[in-house]
Amino acid sequence: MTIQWYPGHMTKAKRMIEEALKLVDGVLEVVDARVPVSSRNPDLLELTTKPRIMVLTKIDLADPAKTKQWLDFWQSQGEKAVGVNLLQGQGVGRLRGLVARSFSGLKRLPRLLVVGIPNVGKSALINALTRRRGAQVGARPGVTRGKQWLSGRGMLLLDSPGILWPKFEDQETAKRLAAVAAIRDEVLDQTELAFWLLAWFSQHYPEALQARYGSLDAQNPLEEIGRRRGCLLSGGEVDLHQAAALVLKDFRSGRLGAVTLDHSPSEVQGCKDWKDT
Ligand SMILES: Nc1nc2c(ncn2[C@@H]2O[C@H](COP(=O)(O)OP(=O)(O)OP(=O)(O)O)[C@@H](O)[C@H]2O)c(=O)[nH]1
Ligand SMILES: [Mg+2]
Repeated sequence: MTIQWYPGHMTKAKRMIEEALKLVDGVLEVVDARVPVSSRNPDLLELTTKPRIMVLTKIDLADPAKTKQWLDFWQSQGEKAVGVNLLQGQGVGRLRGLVARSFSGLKRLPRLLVVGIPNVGKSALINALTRRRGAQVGARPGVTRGKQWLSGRGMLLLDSPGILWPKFEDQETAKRLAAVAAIRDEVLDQTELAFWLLAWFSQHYPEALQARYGSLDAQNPLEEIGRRRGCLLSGGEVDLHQAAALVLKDFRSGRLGAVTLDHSPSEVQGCKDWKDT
């Protein structure tokens, strides 16, 4: 399975983010807590030196111990980082406090751009901060015509979130991103992805697999799951596509438990900077 990303999209996304960055005082960098390293994009550092706050979303779906380790690690590196569960609004108040402290020197409300790779929760974050669905507070003078600002109580957010391109040099990272649906399902083989995810779970969280599906055939767990769940073709054969979709859905919705696919900082050898991971 080879996952590709298209340079054309990347160039366009980069240009849009560069334009948006000119208008703001800082950045809310949105990262999925299940892939806190893989869902960051190191190119962001080259695009701006403006202050940024990392927002780890979906902490309800991630391993709490690993989330804490990553937050502690980044804070020890002088980064600002906070974990949130946007379905329940957990951590949003802490984020507001962090924004207030970080930009207390400004005489006006800080203007922030929300950036992140696809599906990490940028829109959900904006809605949580503005407490409205895409409410516009009108264009401010002095910024590019057509740009709208959303009021987030104590901050202004640019209406168009910056979609960073997923960055992966290796296929392992690509699969982790695909598993959390940061890469569109159409661009990769779902069956292979489910096979990989099941193998990953049997190595790292075997008890979670057992709890959800019972004891599995180590040789072909996907077929076993499909048979048990009645994912069958008309001839009685297991429909592996359907079984794969079921496994991916179980994982993405947290029915396989709260897990983190990336290593924790202590597991990463010689980890000095997140870029090395
Ligand atoms: N469980 C859980 N789900 C979340 C959380 N935050 C966002 N989601 C879900 O994640 C999915 C993606 O959220 P969006 O806000 O659309 O993500 P996005 O980054 O704006 O996505 P794009 O616009 O496609 O790049 C949605 O189904 C949200 O409900 C969270 O903290 N916990
Ligand atoms: Mg969005």
